[in-house]
Amino acid sequence: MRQLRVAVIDLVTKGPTRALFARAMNANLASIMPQVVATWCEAEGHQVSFICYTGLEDLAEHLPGTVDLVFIGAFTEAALLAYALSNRFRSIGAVTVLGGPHARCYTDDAAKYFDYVLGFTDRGVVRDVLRECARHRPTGAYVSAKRQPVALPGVRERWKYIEPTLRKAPIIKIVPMLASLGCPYTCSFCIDSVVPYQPFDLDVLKDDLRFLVQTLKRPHVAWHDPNFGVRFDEILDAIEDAASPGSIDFIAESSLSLLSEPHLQRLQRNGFKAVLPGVESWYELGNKSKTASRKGIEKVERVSEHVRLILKYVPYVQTNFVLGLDCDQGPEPFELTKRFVDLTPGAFPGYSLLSAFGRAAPLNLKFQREGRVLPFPFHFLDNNRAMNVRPKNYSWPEFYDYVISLTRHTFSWRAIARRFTAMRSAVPRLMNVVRAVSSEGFGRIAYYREIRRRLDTDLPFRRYFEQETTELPEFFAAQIRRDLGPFWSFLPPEALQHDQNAYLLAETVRPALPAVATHDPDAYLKAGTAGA
Ligand code: B12
Ligand code: SF4
Repeated sequence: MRQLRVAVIDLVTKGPTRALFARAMNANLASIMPQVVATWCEAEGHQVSFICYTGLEDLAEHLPGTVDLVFIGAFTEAALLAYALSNRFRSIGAVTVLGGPHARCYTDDAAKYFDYVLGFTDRGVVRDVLRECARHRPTGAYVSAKRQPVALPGVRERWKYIEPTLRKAPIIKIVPMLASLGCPYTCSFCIDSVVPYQPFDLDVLKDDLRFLVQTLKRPHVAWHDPNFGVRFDEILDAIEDAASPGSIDFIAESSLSLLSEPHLQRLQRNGFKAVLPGVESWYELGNKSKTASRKGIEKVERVSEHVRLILKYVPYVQTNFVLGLDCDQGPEPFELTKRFVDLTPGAFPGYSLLSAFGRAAPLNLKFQREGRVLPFPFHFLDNNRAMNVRPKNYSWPEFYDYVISLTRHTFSWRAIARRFTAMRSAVPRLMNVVRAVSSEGFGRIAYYREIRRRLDTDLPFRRYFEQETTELPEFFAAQIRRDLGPFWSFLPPEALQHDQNAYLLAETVRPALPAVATHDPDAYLKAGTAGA
């Protein structure tokens, strides 16, 4: 195989930013897979340049001049930037590949702009793409392993790419790791509800932790597992075996049902400094939060009690909620969340507006069938800039009124002060204040108010929300132009629109996309290409 000049680009964000939180944290949100893909490409003998775009650097300046093959990793919010980059690279003769959440959720759409769109990605898939490295136009080839990879290069092997990324993080530097993929739970809104749980080799994990202790003064590790600690004792045994208690600080996303008091005691001993459990709803998903059939205020009190218990052992807790679920009706769900905020001042509440990311979750088929999915450009699909599912039980103005009221309550000076004093450690305290006064708190209040104002005063804007027109309001188009900056000119104009019901169409009118594992380039071409 000839040696290729390969570029791997991790799009942490979709455009330039100066937000305080972004400056402090974006480099810590880097993904693992772009580092993995870069490691594999190099191991296959290719020359690799790696770019992690955090919104703080001049992206145009960092792009390589001549390149044969470009891998881009993107969330849906960065899809338009990814499409523009792909177009730019194709115009100078490169072949382009998209991987990551957007590729998995909007495969058909991405295939219009990339030569390859990857689903589950293992080393064989990457090797095949490197071997073939061909143009697939107008429709890209979809390549996916049959299942999630059974092994990934660990931190030691990825260090070459982790280290320069961490240099961009000014204060706290967080190393991303994975102990498992998939999840045994089946929350219908989640991409992993249909992906079997699978732990990784604990020896690699132990080696990585030892490597980190030797390499960094006091390492911080964020577990990117969808649900950390499913096999709790096994993973904690491994951590204890590799690193002395407290030598590493850990962050993990874990469901409340896994955070029992004995587990919390062990997490505390082992330096777990932040956990992010999902509460999601006061009416549904009781199995996740171990609240069984408790609903409403009963669930609020039970979860609050549990979170206060967690805070005795873990200094930073973010509780995640989804706003606008079909089970929500009237003011009650929002008032219950306010009540939770008051009862649990030490927790930072993370709010997501209900979003249907293409084929991410089984529940999205229902929304599409009911004609409730709006075609907001991908740029706004980040759980808060736009809600692309029309709420079942609220009008848009009513819904935004409730969201604004809840957000204002959560980020009032009183709540900020209570959160500050309820916490014991300096860094979590500071982090909460930064999050509140930056884009996430004050920034969102201002943004939601603007949406709310326009719902009353800007008729084309309102008609778009009411699904009476698909003509994109200038309010949104202007933001895309601003964020893409010099790359706007490379964005194919039709990329501003997508078929928001493509998943339903694929499931009903024509056979589902071939999720074929194939490490034989000819085979996947025969098996079909996305969108064909
Ligand atoms: C860990 C996690 C995070 C972490 C780490 C994020 C990161 N940079 O990786 C944190 C907490 C920071 C985070 C933040 C956000 N997240 Co998040 N997150 C997850 C979670 C739980 C696991 C993802 C993961 O790393 N899995 C492990 C990897 C190895 O597996 P995988 O994702 O399935 O990837 C496979 C393939 O897609 C492919 N692949 C993946 N990346 C790449 C890259 C390349 C170049 C290639 C070739 C292949 C490839 O290979 C993998 C192996 O098969 C998922 C939900 C879930 N259960 O999966 C949501 C999820 C990915 N997040 C989501 C969202 C929306 C967000 C936020 C926008 C939320 C917000 N408003 O803040 C931000 C965006 C932050 C950012 N830009 O980095 C959505 C994405 C939907 C979408 N289509 O965009 C998901 C799917 C949850 C959901 N709502 O359904 N997230
Ligand atoms: S527990 Fe979390 S990762 Fe597992 S299916 Fe539910 S939302 Fe997804």
